Amino acid sequence: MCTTCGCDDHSPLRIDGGPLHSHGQEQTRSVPVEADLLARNDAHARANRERFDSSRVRALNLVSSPGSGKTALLVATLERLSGEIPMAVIEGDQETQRDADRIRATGVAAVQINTGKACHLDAHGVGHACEHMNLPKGGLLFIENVGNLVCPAAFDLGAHQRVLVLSVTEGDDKPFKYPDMFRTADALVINKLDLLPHVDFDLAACEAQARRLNPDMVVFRLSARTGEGLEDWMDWLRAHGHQTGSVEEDELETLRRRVAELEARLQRAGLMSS
Ligand SMILES: Nc1nc2c(ncn2[C@@H]2O[C@H](COP(=O)(O)OP(=O)(O)OP(=O)(O)O)[C@@H](O)[C@H]2O)c(=O)[nH]1
Ligand SMILES: [Zn+2]
Ligand SMILES: [Zn+2]
Ligand SMILES: [Zn+2]
Repeated sequence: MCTTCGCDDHSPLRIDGGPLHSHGQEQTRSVPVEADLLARNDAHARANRERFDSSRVRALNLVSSPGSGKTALLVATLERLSGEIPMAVIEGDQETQRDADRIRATGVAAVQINTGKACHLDAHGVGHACEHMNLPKGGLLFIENVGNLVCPAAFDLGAHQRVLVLSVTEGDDKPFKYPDMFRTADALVINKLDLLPHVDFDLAACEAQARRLNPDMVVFRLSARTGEGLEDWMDWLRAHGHQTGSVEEDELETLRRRVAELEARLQRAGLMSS
């Protein structure tokens, strides 16, 4: 039993093929264990969000059904933005390291969570994955969820935004069939636009359904394969993902304030001339 988060040593979760806890880091997280599964998940999610915020990391939870192109979209994005924004990826799949390997091939760091029997990531597993990586300070952390259009909707991972990927090969009727996923997403990426001539996917009808469920949702139409439409998506990432000011500037500002406080105390004590 993990003493800080209550997880079982026999947990089926695997991070980069190994156990959840890296040696000596068991005390880094402290989350009250609550009875209810979702309440407990929410507590872990809050802890994750605090961790992200303290590193000025913007975290994005990518959800979709299996094979919509989440990893392909990430690879295309990382290849184009990695010189510009610090980025890292947490990959979630039931089994295999394949997606993490595809990410690492771009030169960006990735940690793979294998969920075993579970059909979604939860905030607890994401918190442990963070212990196995350096967070991309001042940048973007992408969390690719297990492919599933149902269960991931219920589990807050502590991410700031949720991105739903839907490919044109899946049918334009998905929003009304899987409303929770569409209601809880901040952005919809309609992927595989290059295949549109070969399928009977009505883009306008799909978007109209999605907006009925979620009027605030921002929609991108793109092809991770050809790169068409990627610019708008990357502009959104730049605007919503990159924090203004750097971690170093924040730390310097804190130090300056501390020095000013100490000088004021010395002056009050008559130990320093003004
Ligand atoms: N034609 C075309 N194929 C694509 C595009 N994006 C992804 N694919 C293909 O779709 C298949 C699935 O892509 P992945 O990136 O593995 O999808 P995923 O959502 O990460 O899949 P899971 O992690 O298994 O849920 C692969 O064969 C990709 O090459 C695209 O824009 N156009
Ligand atoms: Zn744990
Ligand atoms: Zn994937
Ligand atoms: Zn499920």
